[in-house]
Amino acid sequence: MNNPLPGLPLIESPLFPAMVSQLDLTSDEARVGLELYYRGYAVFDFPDGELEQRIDRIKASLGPRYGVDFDDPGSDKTAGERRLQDAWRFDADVHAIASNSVVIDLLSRLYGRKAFPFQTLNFPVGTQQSAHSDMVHFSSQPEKFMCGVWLAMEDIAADAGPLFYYPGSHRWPVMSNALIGRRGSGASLASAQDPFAEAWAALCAAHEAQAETFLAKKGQALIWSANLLHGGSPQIDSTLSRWSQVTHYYFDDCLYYTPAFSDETIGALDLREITAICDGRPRPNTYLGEHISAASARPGRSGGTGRSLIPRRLLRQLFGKSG
Ligand SMILES: O=C(O)CCC(=O)C(=O)O
Ligand SMILES: [Fe+2]
Repeated sequence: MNNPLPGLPLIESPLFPAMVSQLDLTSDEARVGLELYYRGYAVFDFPDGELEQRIDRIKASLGPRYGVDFDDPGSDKTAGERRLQDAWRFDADVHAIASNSVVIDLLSRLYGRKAFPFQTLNFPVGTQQSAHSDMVHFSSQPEKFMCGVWLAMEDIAADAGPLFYYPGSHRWPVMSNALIGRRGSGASLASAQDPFAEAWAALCAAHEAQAETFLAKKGQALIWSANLLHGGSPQIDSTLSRWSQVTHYYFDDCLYYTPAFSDETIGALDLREITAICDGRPRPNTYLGEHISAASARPGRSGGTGRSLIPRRLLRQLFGKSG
């Protein structure tokens, strides 16, 4: 299939509706693709015959780490840790969910590049996160080669702080430091989302956007595209749990970086060092197949990211700057 815009994920491309019939998708896969294209999210049944057992094992193995008595129906489930990052490193079932080959294959065909999981988050309760796009945390060049897959590990009650999102918000301007007039490179932040909150709220108001909540059934999953505004509703009943796993995916042959600490306009990218969960191997930052490395580690921040000094030749290719 000829695609004259390979720098856009297929499901983000204006050409997608015309191309969808050539992509060798089942009717349900085409539905997922078109929902991602039009709405920025899509719901599907998680394709894993062992899912029930995995969920039981994950609750048993991760449960004690949150410091909450999940067996007591009256206990406050929100009193302890609210999330566990990268449990795939030690939990085989978290790893298996993140590495589900049917999901990886579907994402790869819908985006036009090979997908790989790079981060997991396991939540026993609602996150109560305000509306945000994950793109300020993890983005790519070319942009939008990133998505999240949120899996319900139990039926989610309305009072348990369900996931919410703004359908169509994936088409709003991509949030960046340039957009809000803030210098990001060299900055430190308690939360990467904080500087952007006012701008997101203004966009919601301007669009008179109505949030939808995902009252998921156990085993249902939702893909959100890179720029979809989403968050966690307030958890009204703190005795409820809200077991869920988010896996974040990137796609091959991109630069992977943190926009909150970058200024794309001047080529200052806070590059990430990414490992693919599915095979445990690094995915170097590449542009059109050429390897780009972070020149120096950033002092004062943990997490192994580094500020990049990108070769001038590449800067010109990336941003058209004369350097
Ligand atoms: O589960 C939620 O409430 C939101 C999680 C989220 O925003 C994320 O993992 O990116
Ligand atoms: Fe998020």
